[in-house]
Amino acid sequence: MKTERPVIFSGIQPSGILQIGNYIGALRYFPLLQDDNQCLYCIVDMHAITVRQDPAKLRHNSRSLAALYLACGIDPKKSIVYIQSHVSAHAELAWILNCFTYFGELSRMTQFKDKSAKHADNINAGLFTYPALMASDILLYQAKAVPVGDDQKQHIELTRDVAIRMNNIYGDDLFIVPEPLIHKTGSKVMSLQEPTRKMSKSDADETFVSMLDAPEIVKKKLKRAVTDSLGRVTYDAQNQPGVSNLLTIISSLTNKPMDALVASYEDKGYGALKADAAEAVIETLGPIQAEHARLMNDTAALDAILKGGAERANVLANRTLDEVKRRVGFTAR
Ligand code: AQP
Repeated sequence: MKTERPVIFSGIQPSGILQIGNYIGALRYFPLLQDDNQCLYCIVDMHAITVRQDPAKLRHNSRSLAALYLACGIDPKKSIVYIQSHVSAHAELAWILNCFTYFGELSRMTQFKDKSAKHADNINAGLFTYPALMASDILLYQAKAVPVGDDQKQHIELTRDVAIRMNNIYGDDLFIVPEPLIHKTGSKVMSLQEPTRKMSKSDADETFVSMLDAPEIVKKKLKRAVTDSLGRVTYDAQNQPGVSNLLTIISSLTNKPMDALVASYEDKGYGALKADAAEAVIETLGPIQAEHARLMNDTAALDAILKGGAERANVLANRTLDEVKRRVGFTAR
């Protein structure tokens, strides 16, 4: 598959309402890439069912995530916005890639280990082979780069290894080997209650700020964010993880360089830091929430955008899938 512009792919799971880490680490970059690249932004509902989802909530969250994509500035005329399960090539290529991905590689994935521990009653095969489906998402479109947060780096590395492995067997031009696009600041926003752990949208509500939280809730959650007893505002992720996390949130959302930001707290305490973090979050989310509400009021228009996106994605995905099937030796229909 050749496209004139470089291809960018990224996806987010509708496994809940997005938390500010999803925004700071990934989503905020999506619209910035769409003028110079062919971007595909996917709602990865097939990944979401690797942990149990309530069907009605999953349907709602998928639409709501599509609305958030658009509210954050993704333009469906420029980018392809679609739902993963609407393009069956994702599942088909994932099966083929599964046959080129080793058990040992999948066993080493941190996300698998974390999620197996969190969902000990449901360690299903899909959770284990999640990275092969993610590799399929990316390789289907011959993506050059994948904007993600730090936690997805390991999965992209595996995607690269599988792409290189298959290229060595079937020809160098089978897959473009993708690069992760990870920014330095904000690529790992931490939990508000346990700041040595990553913030996650499927964790307990008080541990994260949701992108749809009302201003009062944002203030309350940030006021209760765990800090420490040292009483000084410095950026030291090792010894002051809670304080450093709040600084990261502010610096990412206001674009203030970290040094200048830290210096501005010389005579101030944690109360001011938490209030400023809340203000930065509320200022950022205000316009996004208003646009999200408007879009959710017209689900017919939203569904039409997703249908158009799936049609365009299907065309691109099937080009790669057909070529892969041919090269591995499947007979033509
Ligand atoms: N805490 C985070 N800081 C920075 N970036 C983050 N991302 C996730 N958490 C943080 C990035 O957001 C994108 C979408 O993530 P995802 O929904 O596909 O899966 P995830 O990484 O597993 O995110 P969550 O919020 O932790 O979801 P659940 O709880 O469902 O597992 C990715 O680019 C991710 O790196």
